[in-house]
Amino acid sequence: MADFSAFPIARRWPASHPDRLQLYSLPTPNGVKVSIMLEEIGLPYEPHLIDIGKNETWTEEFLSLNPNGKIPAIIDPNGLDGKPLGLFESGAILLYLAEKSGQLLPGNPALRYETIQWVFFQMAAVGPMFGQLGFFHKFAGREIEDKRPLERYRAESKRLLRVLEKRLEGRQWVMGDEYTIADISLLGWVRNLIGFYGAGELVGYDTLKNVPTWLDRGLDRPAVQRGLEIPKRT
Ligand SMILES: N[C@@H](CCC(=O)N[C@@H](CS)C(=O)NCC(=O)O)C(=O)O
Repeated sequence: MADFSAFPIARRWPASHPDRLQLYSLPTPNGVKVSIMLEEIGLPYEPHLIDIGKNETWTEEFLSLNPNGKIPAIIDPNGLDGKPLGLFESGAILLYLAEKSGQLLPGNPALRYETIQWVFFQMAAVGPMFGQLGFFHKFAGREIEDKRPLERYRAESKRLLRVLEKRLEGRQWVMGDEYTIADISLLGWVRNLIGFYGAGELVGYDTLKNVPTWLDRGLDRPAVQRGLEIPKRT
């Protein structure tokens, strides 16, 4: 039986199945990366819904696992050295799960780093820029009269989408024939930008060819469909 006594988060969100990987998340573009990954690799896990609308990531128990106060985070009772391992940052979690399962990250070293490079592209550029565009277009930032911040994030998001468009020319996935964690990291963000954020027109999504085909291909995957709904919102 796994010992979670070193993890205060497990006191607020207790494990019913302590032998399974514990996921603390919400189905947002960052959260679904991990639920999609877990569905793809078929590792048993127990999801816990963390309500960011109720500021649950800022509770003492959540901050004990992620001092940065953001979902997603995990505890793997069977960490690589046999001890429980806590981890936050979706990119780090994707890499960890890919290495643990031996899936969705090429074994060839050059291709492996090429994949990691695209995961970092998502983490460092796509996520933060699309997220800011969402804030200034759909959420509280809408009310701000000065439209320069909106314009800055719109232009940068549009440019980033074109980087992806070019990368996908002649490829069905970011890494070509192989579906990898690079696709998993990006799918939820592109879907969110044109769906929930309603920013498709702002970034000229209609003028793209490869990105929409790639997104549809990704959304057709049963594991992606399941992962997008986990943890179930109440
Ligand atoms: N770089 C982080 C970003 C995580 C992140 O921004 N999570 C958001 C939801 S998508 C969150 O937890 N927000 C809660 C808050 O800031 O109060 C990752 O990829 O894990």
